[in-house]
Amino acid sequence: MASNNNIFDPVKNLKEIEEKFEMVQILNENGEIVNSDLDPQLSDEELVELMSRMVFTRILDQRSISLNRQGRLGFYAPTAGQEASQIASHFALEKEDFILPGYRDVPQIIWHGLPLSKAFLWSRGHFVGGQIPEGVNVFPPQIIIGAQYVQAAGVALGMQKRGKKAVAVTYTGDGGSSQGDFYEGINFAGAYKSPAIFIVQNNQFAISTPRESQTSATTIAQKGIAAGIPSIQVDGMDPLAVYVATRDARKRAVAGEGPSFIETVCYRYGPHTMAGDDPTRYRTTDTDTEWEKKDPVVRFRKYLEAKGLWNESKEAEVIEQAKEDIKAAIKEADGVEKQKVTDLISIMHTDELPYNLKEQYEIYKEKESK
Ligand SMILES: Cc1ncc(C[n+]2csc(CCOP(=O)(O)OP(=O)(O)O)c2C)c(N)n1
Repeated sequence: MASNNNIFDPVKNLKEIEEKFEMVQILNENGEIVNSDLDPQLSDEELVELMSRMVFTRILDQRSISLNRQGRLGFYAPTAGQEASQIASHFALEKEDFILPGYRDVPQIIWHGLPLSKAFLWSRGHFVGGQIPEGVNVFPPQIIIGAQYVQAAGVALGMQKRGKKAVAVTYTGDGGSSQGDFYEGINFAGAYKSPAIFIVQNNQFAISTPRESQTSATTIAQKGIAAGIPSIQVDGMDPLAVYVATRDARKRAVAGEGPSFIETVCYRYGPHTMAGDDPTRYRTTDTDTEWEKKDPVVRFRKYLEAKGLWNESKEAEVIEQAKEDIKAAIKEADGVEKQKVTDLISIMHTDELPYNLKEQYEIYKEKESK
């Protein structure tokens, strides 16, 4: 149907809105600043710290995959390719901020203070992994897709009511942005102007479902607009773009200006999880190669090397330290008493047990005492 220019044209309107969402990049894949107006001008120490954390996280991913294959970890969702989206967004946060992670967001909560041994225990399904130390403002990673979005809206509202100058930051994937909880969460925070930062790591796939089949929206970022939230799409392989978007979102939130929404366009190199997913069944190695050229660690290394802030021996040092820390943490996790079935029951039900669980509890108590 021909559109009439004299009246409101919803088709044209949609096109115009979508065209506004240009992906923001500051550091290109060759490690060059391409948008100097937005350069956050991090100090040399901050740049080195950010790089060290990303390298640590890449090593943690490799070691976690290997530990999972040896049967020494349980659930594991690989993170390689998403270091800029995860670590550079976290880099813009403060200790008093709360993180509500999804199952792939273990690196951010470790850098926020959760001991690595706890993350390993969480992976094994051990209850000690879900006991968060006092003063570490993180939730255990959410398995229910999108549920952390409504929880983050609630945590942000709580902070607002208590007059805290802090934010609640939550992460989900492109698939998560199709969930009811996602829309409820952003709408609620938008309505109350709560200090929340909603991040969608658009890693192109929800298990095997490609981003293109997930939604008709041209960008995930535009979904925030419907909730009246400032929204941006950034190059999620560019640590500086992700950092600046999160830093600005945090500034607005603590100034009382409400929530923000960030889509980071990135890629997951590995399988969805270690539970049997085979990415070769739904994507080509050509696509993998294209994305590997954009690698966040490689581009940041180039940037830092050109500034004389990074070299092979510095990287080797960080890798060595990462391996030692991981070894110590897995040893600590191994040293925690094995979880008993009775633990599971009594922790879940602190009050009177239902009769069937009472029966099972007695059976296992008897078995465990032998
Ligand atoms: C409510 C709910 N539905 C379905 C699942 C099963 N499931 C686990 S991961 C996943 C895909 C999520 O993809 P995305 O949000 O893009 O995040 P990614 O894994 O790519 O980081 C699904 C459907 C679930 N965990 N929770």
